[in-house]
Amino acid sequence: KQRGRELFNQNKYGMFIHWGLYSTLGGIYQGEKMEEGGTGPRVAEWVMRRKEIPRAEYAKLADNFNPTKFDADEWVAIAKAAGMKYMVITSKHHDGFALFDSKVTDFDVIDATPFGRDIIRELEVACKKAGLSFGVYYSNALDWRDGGDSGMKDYGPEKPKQAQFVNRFDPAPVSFDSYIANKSLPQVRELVTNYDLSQVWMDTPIYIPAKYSFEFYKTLYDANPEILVNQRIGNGFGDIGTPGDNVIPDKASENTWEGIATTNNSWGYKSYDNDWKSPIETLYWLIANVSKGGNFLLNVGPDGSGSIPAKSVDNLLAVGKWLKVNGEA
Ligand code: JFZ
Repeated sequence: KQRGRELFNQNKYGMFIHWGLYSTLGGIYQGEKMEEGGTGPRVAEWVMRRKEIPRAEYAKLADNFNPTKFDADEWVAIAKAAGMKYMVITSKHHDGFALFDSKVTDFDVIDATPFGRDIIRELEVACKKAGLSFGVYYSNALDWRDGGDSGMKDYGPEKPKQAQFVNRFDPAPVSFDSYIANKSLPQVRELVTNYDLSQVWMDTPIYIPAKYSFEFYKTLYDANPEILVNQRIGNGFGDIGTPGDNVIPDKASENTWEGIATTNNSWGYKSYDNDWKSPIETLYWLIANVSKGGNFLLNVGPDGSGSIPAKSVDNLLAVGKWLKVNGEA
């Protein structure tokens, strides 16, 4: 994977994008904020799990998903002006909804929404045009819509927090094994076959057996050996280390790794979270990661209309300007 790694290491700074049906709620469900009741993480993309929204109810969000302000070229232009060299977007998060044209399920942007445009394709094309590398996040292990028991049925008292991850309020009546065989692996195959990807970002491997981590790794490798995958593919597989969400490691390392952080306190759009990292703070995060040999993937959460919150754009552009003035971009 030498070419893939070299490119990754050169890119250094990227834009992470969490976008999906949850973005239309902005962290408020039936008048209640994420923090008001429920269990599990309070980040806005967890609304289905935290508010225990039944699958059929959640799916209705797709009926109104029509982000008319979405413009792939504009998002890429923002990333570029911010000094970023790559982009990674959620192609499917834990809610199970695909932002690409998937033949595996109808629960995707083409079949289930009035918008009907392949978001992943449009961003892939826009990135290519602008010379940015393009990758996708895919929640391979956790899927509240189709994941069945999500492989977490064996969680024990030693991991009480993880017990809150899985959908126990309205799980699909399938086994984790059939979810992997019939949705997760086939969709990953679609992604690597139909799109030109530099990186695949997998997540929450807590209870995924090693045989599946291996199968995902092999699927990516067979499609294109230069695609890098992060270590959250599970069980020690993966090419890119992830220190943890919003964590800067203490020591420098020559391993391939990527720090990730939010611009406010949520990955998905949270309408009432205005706790933005200032340009100086953002610059600190970027330098702290890159000076220790890592990459920095900084998240934005576009809203339900397809706009990246203006304040986060301003902050990113201020950093981009600094990089330019100082000859780093
Ligand atoms: C996961 C997701 O649940 C979350 O919604 C977001 O996509 C984020 C980037 O990844 O959350 C995690 C996963 C791992 C850790 C923390 C949050 N961790 O290892 O510290």
